[in-house]
Amino acid sequence: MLVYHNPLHQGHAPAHEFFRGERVPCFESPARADHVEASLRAWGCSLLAPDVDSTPVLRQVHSERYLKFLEGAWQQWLALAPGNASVQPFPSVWPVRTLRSDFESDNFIARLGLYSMDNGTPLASGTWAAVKAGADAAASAAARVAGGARAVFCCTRPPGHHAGPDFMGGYCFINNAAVATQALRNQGASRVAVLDVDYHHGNGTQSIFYHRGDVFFASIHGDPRTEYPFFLGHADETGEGEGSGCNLNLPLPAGTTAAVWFEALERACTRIAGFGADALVVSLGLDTYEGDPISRFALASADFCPMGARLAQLNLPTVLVLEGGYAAAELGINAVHVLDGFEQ
Ligand code: SP5
Ligand code: ZN
Repeated sequence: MLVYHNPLHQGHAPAHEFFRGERVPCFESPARADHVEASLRAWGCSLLAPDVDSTPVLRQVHSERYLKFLEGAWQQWLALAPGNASVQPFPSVWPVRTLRSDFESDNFIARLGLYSMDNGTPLASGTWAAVKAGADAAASAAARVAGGARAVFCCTRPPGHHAGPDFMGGYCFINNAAVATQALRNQGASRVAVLDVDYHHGNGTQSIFYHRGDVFFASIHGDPRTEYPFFLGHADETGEGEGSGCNLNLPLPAGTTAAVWFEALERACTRIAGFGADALVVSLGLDTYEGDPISRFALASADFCPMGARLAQLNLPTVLVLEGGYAAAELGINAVHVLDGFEQ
């Protein structure tokens, strides 16, 4: 399978995140992509460097002011105080409900809150370069699929599916799956389906396309009544306006095992087949794995082979984009299982 990777991912290497008030090492680490790249090479893949500039597509899926903030954020943080190079910025105030989100504060931490959904998405010195290269990899993968490739895998981190039109969150900054989807639309696909199999609901992707009838979004995920991101991903979210009926959420309880998970996959695939898409984007989170340290489904490593096979049966030109998955040592083999199952 053709694979694009992100040669700059290691520049996004924050040291810690917060969990219940404590600093803990980041679950979303450079080692994740290193393991996937090693397994892909062992499987026989050569990894392509991005060859498309995603800038025009980025402007179609994210707001201009958010992109401008993200690009300059680390420099602005450094300018705040000497020594900030070795400190991680975190937001501490958010414009919820009655508060105003229509103007930019002069205060950097306030702007960080304006453009964040949580305090779980640490910035680092190389974050912008890494996320821009990841978006370029997603756009490159889409261009290959638009040019006739059966399937292309975009191996990148940090992930993207929690990033909305104008905010970061859930370890995500730029929505790579949305970039691939919009790029496919720009290059001739009339309708695109997105299938998000990450353990967490892809709230950012859902929001970017919620009012659009040309993109069908389906997600299988831990029930947001108990799981992150809590505030989106419920079964009654079915799309609005022209997007009415083009959104499918299949929340499953923590503890869900393969048999039940694959029933949900069948429902999602049936709806996608009925939508009549010209292309498919898979948000390939592997945190459904039983060994994942922050998630609570129970898929075994071997289950990722039939997952890939079922995705291939949709018989659509397909971009697969890496999302979550935090059992870093097993991430590579689990990713290869999906791709190997896809190609059988
Ligand atoms: C792309 C993706 O998978 N993002 C996930 C974001 C999850 N953010 C919440 C993390 C909560 C960490 N909980 C630690 C539980 C340890 N037992
Ligand atoms: Zn996830």
